[in-house]
Amino acid sequence: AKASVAIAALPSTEELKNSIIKHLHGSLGTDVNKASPQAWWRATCAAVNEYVYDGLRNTQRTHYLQNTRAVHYFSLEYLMGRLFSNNLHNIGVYDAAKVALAELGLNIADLEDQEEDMALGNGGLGRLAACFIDSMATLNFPAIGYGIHYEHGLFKQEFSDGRQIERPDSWREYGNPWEICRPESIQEISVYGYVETTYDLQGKMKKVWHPGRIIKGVPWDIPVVGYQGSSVNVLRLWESRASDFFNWDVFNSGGYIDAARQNIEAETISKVLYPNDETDAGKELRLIQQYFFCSCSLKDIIRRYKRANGDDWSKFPQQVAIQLNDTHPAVAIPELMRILVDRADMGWDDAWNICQHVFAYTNHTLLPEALEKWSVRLFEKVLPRHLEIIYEINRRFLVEQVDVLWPGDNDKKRKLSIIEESHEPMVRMGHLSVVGSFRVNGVAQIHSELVKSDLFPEMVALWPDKFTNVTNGVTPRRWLKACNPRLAKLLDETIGDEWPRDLKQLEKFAAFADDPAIQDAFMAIKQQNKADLATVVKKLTNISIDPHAIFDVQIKRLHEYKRQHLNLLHILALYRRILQNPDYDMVPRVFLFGAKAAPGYKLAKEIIYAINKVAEKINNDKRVKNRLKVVFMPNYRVTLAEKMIPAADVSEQISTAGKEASGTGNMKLALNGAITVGTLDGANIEIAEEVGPDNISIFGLTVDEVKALQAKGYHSWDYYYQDTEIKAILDWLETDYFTPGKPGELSAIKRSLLEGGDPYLVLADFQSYVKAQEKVESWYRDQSGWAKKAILNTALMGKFTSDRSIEDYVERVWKLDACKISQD
Ligand code: 26Q
Repeated sequence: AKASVAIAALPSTEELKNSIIKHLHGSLGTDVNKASPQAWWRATCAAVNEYVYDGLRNTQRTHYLQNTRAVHYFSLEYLMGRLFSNNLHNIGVYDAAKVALAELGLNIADLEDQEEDMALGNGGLGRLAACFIDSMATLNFPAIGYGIHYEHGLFKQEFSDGRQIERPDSWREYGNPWEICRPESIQEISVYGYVETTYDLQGKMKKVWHPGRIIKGVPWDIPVVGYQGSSVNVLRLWESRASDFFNWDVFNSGGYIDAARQNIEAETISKVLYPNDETDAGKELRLIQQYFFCSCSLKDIIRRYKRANGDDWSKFPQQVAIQLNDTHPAVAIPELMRILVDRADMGWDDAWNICQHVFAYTNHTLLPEALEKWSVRLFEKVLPRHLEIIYEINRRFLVEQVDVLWPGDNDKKRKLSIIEESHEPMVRMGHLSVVGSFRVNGVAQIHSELVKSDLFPEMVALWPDKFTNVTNGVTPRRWLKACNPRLAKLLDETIGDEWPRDLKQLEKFAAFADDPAIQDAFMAIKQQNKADLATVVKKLTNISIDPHAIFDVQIKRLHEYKRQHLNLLHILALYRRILQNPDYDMVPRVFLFGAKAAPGYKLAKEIIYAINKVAEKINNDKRVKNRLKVVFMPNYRVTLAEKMIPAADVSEQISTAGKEASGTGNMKLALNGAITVGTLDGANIEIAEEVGPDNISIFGLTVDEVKALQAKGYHSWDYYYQDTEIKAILDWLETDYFTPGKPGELSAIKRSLLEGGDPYLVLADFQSYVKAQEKVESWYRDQSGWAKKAILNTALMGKFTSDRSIEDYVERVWKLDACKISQD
């Protein structure tokens, strides 16, 4: 049953065909005889947009008339990927469009390939935001996503002799058919300058910020189409421009050139997405990006609120919830305080009361080096008034909360202070976010526990009810229905077609796990998906892979804690066993990697290089007899994930326990029937609970064992000297075997594991990992048994839909009502 339908009438195949041709003529100015695939794609987008815009209007009108409470998702990242097939699927016209295009002599897949990925994010956090806005629209929750309209998304990756090269991503070079510019909603924001203390006639102190620069924010709206046209929400992304008022007001040629330079500087703000890179931490432009979009978004929210509620602020927390996607948008907290106290003349206590009922904060990491901090010096330069406000928030917090619970305890104050007092004093954005929010959540059960016990234990003592968990999820529309049409069809035929909006329905598929016909059908689908991927691999890398081998997939950003190098050590162990025993009996396996390394992350780049060099050697070694292949797919991104995930047999989720907050690739792979080889980390733990121990291969130290080992002192050298296989492999990496004529080229990994102390316990988990892999291999030898496990993985992953995550947020955090959309 459809909850509500924002889009009035869907087109027939014939109407769609006519509309595409109409747009080819009327919007593209070309003709069926000479139109390029690009023009056909644009014309089809334009035809589809007629329905999208219809739903958008109906949704916005309904929300306005009902004056609904809404959630405002603040995120520096949205990793949307392509929107074409997603929008067609969600509107419900994919099949009609496929036929219409076929009748016009076009293949829908060729059109899909015209679209650039919208890669405005780094990885999990950005993709989570994209899944969440899909679910919010599908479930009819009034919601707006706010972010930055980057001109360049995440860099494109190429390999040159096995080394990563970064190239700019210019996704909008030829325009973007999905976005609508809204000049009527431009905002202006300020940065730099100084604060003046003044007194009014009553002698009341008043702070006046005299900004150094004024910048314009231009909003671009991307419609977010809910499944079956439920609601059409928006993602509003801000582009920075110079304020005309401020910059071109010049009287001489020097001023003119200076104004042109200021224009460029203003436009720089939304120029490029930062790759998550420790070496880039603390960069001024990043802080300005954060403030720019938070300030534009808050002003946008307030404008809309005032239109409906006038100047009465009392209902603001009733109408507005703001979710902070990590601490990246945390500067929104002092910004709202500034607007309320300085601009709306509200008293501090009332203003703070509003803030504390509006903001909620999601934490995505425990890694100390990833916790955001800004130097007080930089903050003062860019946002002088906000620094004062943060000081006042902190002063009151320490006096009114901390000192009340722990009178005179300076150690507690030092730990809890928003300002870290060190040689260079720093603003701790995590602390600010916890203090300024009414709810704080982690992204998987174990992670949320660790947020409480290891990250903010004193905050928990102050506010035990503030902390909660919302386990991540992924949208089954993109990550099953659209990316794996064969499996989707089998599911429709066996359990009905309600699963895309009610993923728990997949449980019904478990009843077929022992059914030989369904096992065969399931394995045949996997086989076809693998053959498709083999074609892609051949095209991208020129490597031939056997679709009958096990496809073992590790796809995620490259990071030591994710341990792609543990995977590499296993590959080397297998290779070595083959060389030592030419008849070594193993099920042929293809190891597939996809990963980008942050441009400044040296060791991550060395790991990519090592995998590529080892791959080259193994793939060309006749003695291997195709038992092993290693493929590093270049430029891993959403669109490549959509091709790799449906073809995966084995899913590598091998982070050091306690380091991966949740993971979401783990969910996508298991949902598509891959068997997880994983540690008890993040959401793997919950996946194991759902699928059961027979259907997942768990290995390695637990969080508690990791802590215990590190407390007693971990000595990676012991593993090197006591395990001949480990020693042989690490020594091998130092020779010139994989880099002929250049010994030592791959030694960075060995160094980090030995001299570097192996901070992520790779060697400690190695043998346990090898056993988990052997277990998976023995499972694979029994094809029927494997089919059963794979089917049960798909069947038992219903919990991990992002619809469930959003329902958890609604219940535990946002307290929203769904809003049925009516047509005009
Ligand atoms: C920080 C400072 C300067 C520039 C960039 C950054 C930056 C950008 C992105 C820091 C971190 C990120 C992204 C983090 C991320 O993707 N975390 C992942 O979030 C997922 C969704 O919750 C989890 O599933 C993953 O476990 C977590 O690693």
